[in-house]
Amino acid sequence: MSTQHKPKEVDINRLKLASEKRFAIVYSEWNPEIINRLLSGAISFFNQIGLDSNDIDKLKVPGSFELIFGCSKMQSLKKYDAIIAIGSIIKGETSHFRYISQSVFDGIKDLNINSNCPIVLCLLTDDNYNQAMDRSGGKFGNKGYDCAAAAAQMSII
Ligand code: DLZ
Repeated sequence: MSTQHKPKEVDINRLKLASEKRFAIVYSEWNPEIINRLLSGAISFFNQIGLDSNDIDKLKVPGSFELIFGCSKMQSLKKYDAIIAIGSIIKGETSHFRYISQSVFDGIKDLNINSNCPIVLCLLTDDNYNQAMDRSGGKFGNKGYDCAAAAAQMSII
């Protein structure tokens, strides 16, 4: 079985319907190079459907753990049709990685259950820096781009 990641086709023409919608990105300050690459990927998708970077509201939070609170705050504004949470957690020497990753998945899942404003989770959980590079504009594409496309899709459901 191949383990190669194959990004799915994005139907830009259909997703252009989302250019009338409002989006926010909440992003973490940890691993800034990776985060910037993911943000660029997301913005490049929005540009393709006719939105400018300035059309997308952005909220910076200290770390991935704070994505939960940041997204909850943005949901409470009731302004957005979809929110993207961007973070990068890279495995270290301790088990912190596991606890933070699981908390973010659980926290964002809970927010999705309890609100009408969907949150798309763009959280890289990698064993090392190279893996994070591969998924943020490297050989496995750009997860930021993919998640922006997913947010557009969710906004027009
Ligand atoms: C503490 C911590 C560690 C060890 N690693 C990361 C990481 O790789 N990526 C990330 O986004 N945040 C990390 N953090 C910070 C936590 O997410 C959080 O900001 C702090 O525990 C404070 O609540």
